Amino acid sequence: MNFSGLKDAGSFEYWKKHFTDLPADWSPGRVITTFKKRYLIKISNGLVEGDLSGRLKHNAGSPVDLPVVGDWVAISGDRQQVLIRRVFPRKSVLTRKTAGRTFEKQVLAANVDVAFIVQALDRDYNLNRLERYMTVVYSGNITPAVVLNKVDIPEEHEVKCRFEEVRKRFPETMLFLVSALYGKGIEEIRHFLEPGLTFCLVGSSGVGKSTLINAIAGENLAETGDVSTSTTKGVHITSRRQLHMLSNGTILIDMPGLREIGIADADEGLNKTFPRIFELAANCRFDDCTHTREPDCAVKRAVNEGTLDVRQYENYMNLRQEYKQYTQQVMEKTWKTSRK
Ligand SMILES: Nc1nc2c(ncn2[C@@H]2O[C@H](COP(=O)(O)OP(=O)(O)OP(=O)(O)O)[C@@H](O)[C@H]2O)c(=O)[nH]1
Ligand SMILES: [Mg+2]
Ligand SMILES: [Zn+2]
Repeated sequence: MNFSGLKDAGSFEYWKKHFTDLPADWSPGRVITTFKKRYLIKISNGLVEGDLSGRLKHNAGSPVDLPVVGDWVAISGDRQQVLIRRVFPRKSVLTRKTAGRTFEKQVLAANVDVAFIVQALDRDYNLNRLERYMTVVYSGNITPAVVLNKVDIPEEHEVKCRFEEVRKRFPETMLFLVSALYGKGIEEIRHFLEPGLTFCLVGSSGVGKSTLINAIAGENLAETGDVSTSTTKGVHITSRRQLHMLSNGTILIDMPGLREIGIADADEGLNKTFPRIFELAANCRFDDCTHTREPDCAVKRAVNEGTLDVRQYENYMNLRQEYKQYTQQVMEKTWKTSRK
């Protein structure tokens, strides 16, 4: 099977092993973008457009099994009709609970190594939302990095203050101060990028994700928009998730702004986002302490003593509650359907 030409489509050594024992006329590819149930796929000698094979559609247990941007797939056929035959196991997934009152899970991207969580230092900056994104990213087995964009807008002391705040909350996480529009901090990001790894950008609409991609690439790959239309009227500039392969081998996935990112998977993500609470919880009297009213709760004690920020505690409790509700709803649904 021919892999040459796919090297620039991302950590393909990892995937190569999945392509053994497949029919000789199948070939590997990576999903670049999807639109109206059609898929644009990078293959060894270029790009092809394809559909799902009937069997793949039939065998998919739920929408999360269908290909998304970043997926490695096996395809068959010629340029007239390309069919996606199989989706290979995902190394990581960016997942959210779909917006609204439903409790469906949606996979936003697959096989992402690092997610840049982008917030703009205007009205967008919000520490609670940053923790929410962190939880989602960690839960999907993805490494987070934080970008505070639009540093050209606020006063210098405010930029410094935000920087310190995020630094203190996430001492282990890479943090970049950037002005994508004026090229500040771009070189630092370029240094951090690694050819062959897949990076994605997440954050609200209008924070400058596409502008940042263009600044990193040094050319206009992604469409960008006007702040007044994108944020105040809720218009999204980027309309679909798309994987860009830069000439230096870096892979960047651009995402439309997310208005809501509900928590679907979180056990692991909460522990990693709130390591201090996780550590404290080990000293609660009860193993299943909910950190609300129990006696000898080490988490509440830390809040009362002022060694754990009460806002962080509250956000943690919120996210945990949301995750609990999600799992309960899924359980109920499974229970109902299994009795039918
Ligand atoms: N002042 C300032 N404006 C910026 C900066 N980065 C981006 N912008 C502006 O912010 C607006 C939105 O930028 P986009 O890159 O389209 O934002 P996005 O995050 O991709 O938005 P969606 O695609 O809707 O999710 C544009 O008008 C950009 O010019 C920056 O560093 N400083
Ligand atoms: Mg965009
Ligand atoms: Zn407790």
